[in-house]
Amino acid sequence: MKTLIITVSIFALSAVVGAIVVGVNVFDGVVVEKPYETGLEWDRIQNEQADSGALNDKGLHAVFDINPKPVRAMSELVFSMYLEESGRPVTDADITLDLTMPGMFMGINRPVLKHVKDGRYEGKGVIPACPHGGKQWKAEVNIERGGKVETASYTFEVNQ
Ligand SMILES: [Cu+2]
Repeated sequence: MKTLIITVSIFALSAVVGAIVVGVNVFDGVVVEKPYETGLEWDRIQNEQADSGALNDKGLHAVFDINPKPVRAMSELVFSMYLEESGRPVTDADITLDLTMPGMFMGINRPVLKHVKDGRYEGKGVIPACPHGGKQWKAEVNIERGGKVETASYTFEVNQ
């Protein structure tokens, strides 16, 4: 399995929109209509657009990782994120994950990441086994600082 470390400059809106496109395209054949979740997502994007402006202009840089690898269902995982802004570690963020499978409801799974040291945040969690054998998961990372929330999305594979 390739490394899960993905480096992005956070352009929150494009990341969220990209995640939705992935959710539609990487549909694994199980028909689950999610008008409610889709509506919530839409509302959230509208809210973000409404208070954007300061969203994309800050040079915030995030590195997300999951260990141990390969990532397995039903075993304890450590989710981590390194966060910096203009080359300096960001130590005062509140970070939560929202772990989902595109196109399939797998329960609400939202590990909290706590600041450990020097801009590194960690939290533990478990990913449930997919009854349909799906492997693709999405981690939406919500980074809250000073009342503002920025979001980055990552997709990764989980082995049963
Ligand atoms: Cu599933």
